[in-house]
Amino acid sequence: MDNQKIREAAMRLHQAEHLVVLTGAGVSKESGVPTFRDAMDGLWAQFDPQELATPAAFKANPKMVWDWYEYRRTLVNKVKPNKGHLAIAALEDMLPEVVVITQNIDGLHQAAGSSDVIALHGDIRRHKCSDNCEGDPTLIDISKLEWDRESGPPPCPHCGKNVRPDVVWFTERLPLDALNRANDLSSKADVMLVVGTSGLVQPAASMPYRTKRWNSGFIIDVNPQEDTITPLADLYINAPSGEALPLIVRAMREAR
Ligand code: BV8
Repeated sequence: MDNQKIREAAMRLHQAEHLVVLTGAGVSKESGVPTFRDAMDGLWAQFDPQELATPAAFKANPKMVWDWYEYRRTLVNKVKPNKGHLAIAALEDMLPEVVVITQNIDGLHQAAGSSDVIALHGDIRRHKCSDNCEGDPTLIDISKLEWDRESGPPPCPHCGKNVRPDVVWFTERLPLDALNRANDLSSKADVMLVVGTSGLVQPAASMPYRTKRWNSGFIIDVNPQEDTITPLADLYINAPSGEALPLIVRAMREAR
């Protein structure tokens, strides 16, 4: 681990007045959640997630898409936040303003104690009527439903249409209030900590550009591999977040 870079990241974060932490699937990898582009093990290795996470796939084969999400939800319900999530949560007690903007749908930042999380792509643990028959979103608690699980998704108890995960699929709009707040905060951030994202999915991947263009904010990128944000970053730490982030927080504490 490059200690000089850890110390510089700690110094930059220490001075942050408006910190935005933008995270992707990589921050949950060390909790045991496969990233989007990892080969999904077992049954799903032969599918392209970008093909499965779409309204068209759900319409064409609701059971296949539903089963994929149930497989992922069962896995997410078993895992815990890792040291990277916990380090991000710890920043809140050290800095005046910390907002986490995540692309992840696993709820691990909230479980780690982060209190202001914008989940741009929804939450795999929540479900809704695919028709939003009682308003957007028509949330459904599937734990209260009885149905033949072999048949795929349960019918909405209000209108009978398929229930679906409350996540944002490709070609679907992001929730407007979440997106607007995320864009606004990214434009005002003086420091953005980008963790564990390939930076391939829009409009989330445009957030660092907002920080740079609107506020000349300082961008720190934490990823064991270079990603599309790395060239824009002022400081690139090529390490797993579960290793780098606790070291940065420790260096911040020592500097106080
Ligand atoms: C929309 C929920 C428009 C579901 C997901 C320009 C503008 C607007 C849209 C587009 C555009 N260009 C293209 C589009 C369309 C599309 C898009 O971006 N396509 C891409 C692929 C080209 N975007 C959309 O469709 C979005 N909708 O914009 O609507 C619109 C406008 C008007 C009217 C109608 C529509 C919706 C996008 C949301 C899709 N839903 N998730 C689910 O999860 O099942 S996206 C999903 O994939 C994830 O949520 C995440 O966002 C993305 C995966 O990216 P990452 O999180 O970065 O994960 P990845 O695996 O790629 O990378 C992991 C990284 O971690 C790697 O770099 C790795 O090195 C690193 N890593 C590994 N280990 C570690 C680590 N890092 C740290 N520590 C470690 N230990």
